Amino acid sequence: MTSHETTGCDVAIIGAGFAGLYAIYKARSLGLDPVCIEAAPDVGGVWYWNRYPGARCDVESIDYSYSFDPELQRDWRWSERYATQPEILDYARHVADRYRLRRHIHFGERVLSARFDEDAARWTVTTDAGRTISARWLISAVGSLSAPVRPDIPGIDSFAGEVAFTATWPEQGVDYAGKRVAVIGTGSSGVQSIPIIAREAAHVTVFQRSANYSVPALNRPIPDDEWQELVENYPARRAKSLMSGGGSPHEAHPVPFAEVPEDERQRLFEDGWQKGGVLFAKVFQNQTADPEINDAARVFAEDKIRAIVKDPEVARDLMPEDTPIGTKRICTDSGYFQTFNRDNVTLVNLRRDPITEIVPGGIVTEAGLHEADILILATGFDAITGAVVRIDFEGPHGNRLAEDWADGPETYLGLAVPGFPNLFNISGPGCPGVLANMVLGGEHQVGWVFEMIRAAEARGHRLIEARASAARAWTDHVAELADRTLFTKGNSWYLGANIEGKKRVFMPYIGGLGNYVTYCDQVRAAGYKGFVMG
Ligand code: N01
Repeated sequence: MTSHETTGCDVAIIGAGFAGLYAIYKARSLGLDPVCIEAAPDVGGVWYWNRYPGARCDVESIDYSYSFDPELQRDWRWSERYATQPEILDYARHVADRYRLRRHIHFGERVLSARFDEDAARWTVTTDAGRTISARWLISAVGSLSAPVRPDIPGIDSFAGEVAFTATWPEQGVDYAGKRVAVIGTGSSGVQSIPIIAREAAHVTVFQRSANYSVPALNRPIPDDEWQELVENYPARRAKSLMSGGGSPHEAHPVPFAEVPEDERQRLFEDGWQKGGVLFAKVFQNQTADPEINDAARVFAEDKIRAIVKDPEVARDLMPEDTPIGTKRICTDSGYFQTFNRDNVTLVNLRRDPITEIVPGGIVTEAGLHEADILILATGFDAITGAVVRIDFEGPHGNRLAEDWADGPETYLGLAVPGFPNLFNISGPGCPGVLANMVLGGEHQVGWVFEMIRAAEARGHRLIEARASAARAWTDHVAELADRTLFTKGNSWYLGANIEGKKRVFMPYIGGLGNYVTYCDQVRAAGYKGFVMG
């Protein structure tokens, strides 16, 4: 499309993932007119793009879903404990259709820039299709893991076979059956896809720069009687989740680690392991803050790897060397470590044997050529800020968000940035976001922002801006909380450590969703303290 039409609306929303869809719904229910721009041809955000084999959510399906409509909660029946990508995408489509949200969305267009005009108190949003949208309020719901990183490896463009990113997996799939497949990257995407690919490929060579902790998902179908019980308990489950640390109803053991005898500790770690996935990071309180507890969890996890992987050297290579357990997101797998017992799977430890180049026939490491027909890149994202700053947000004085955030993102409540009035960023830096259930957390933020907009409009205001002092204090608080944990010790994407040149700053608010919700409640009760309205 090469349209130069300008659309006027009350609220422009960037992104039709879970947060963006709810923002459309919420805006409309308050009588505001929303226009949403979505780069993909359909709704779903990350769940549209990340359609690689084995893609599943690592939060239980019962929790990773909207809470705003009890009827939707009752009507949608999740089939498995951890939903697959196709089922989550179906759910997003169902929501879009059920509430007739699509008519507010322009699909297949990417927002390039947004400029604030102080006199008009409006944003002008421009897309790559030449469309401009004039809006009073602007919601950025671009996602935390939506700017994929293509590794800068010499010769990568010379590879003769198909190259597929897990993060933009082709809709028609990749035909790897009977082929030699090279996979670079062993984060959640690699860990989920490698076991599936290995079942059909002739050979899979896994290029691992950093090993990752992974806990089996123990996924299973949800039987009808269990489902019935879950649905009946939904209201209580949601209420508990909203006030929890991670946005789901699970809690760490109530007794401090130091007071639990050794054999009981092992039993509790085993219980945590059997719960599956990321929950293993929270068996004990302070597990990701206290080195002694963290170390006990690490030893337990390493014993599991040793017990599964037959070749002791491969088992050792699969154990992370420099990451306190849980300070990078623990992967949730289905048979990952077992895959390395297969004859058709080889692990290359890039710390011992780095890649020197990619050639048409495969990947060359210092030890030699690893032939491949297909190259799969599971190499991650410029997380949390990457998708925000690639849009050229320009404030009223020519100030630019990408420049303001060059030394790390400064926000008030993660939602607002001084110098950028009427712009609200959902699930970005400075909020629980990626550390909690993204659907519930996003819903809370969107709801809170729209209440604030309504309050401002009721008072006849057309401007809302975060005070610089409030943003400084909040950002300091976010950093201070992170410094009390081991999260700042590893090299995770939470810190931007995977992106060369990115300022190392722990970006999410680690105080927990419940504390965040309470804080937001207090700000609202104090008349939106820290914001200026005008
Ligand atoms: O990305 P990652 P991901 N040469 O950044 C490696 C969520 N998610 O897409 O660690 C060689 O974790 C890189 O190595 P290193 C979830 O929150 C959730 O897997 O930088 N290797 C790393 O091994 C997750 O945490 C689900 O040393 C290179 C890998 O690529 C987040 O998304 C599923 C390299 C990237 O791992 C991101 O996961 C999927 C290079 N040049 C994702 N560049 C679920 O819900 C990068 N790497 C289960």
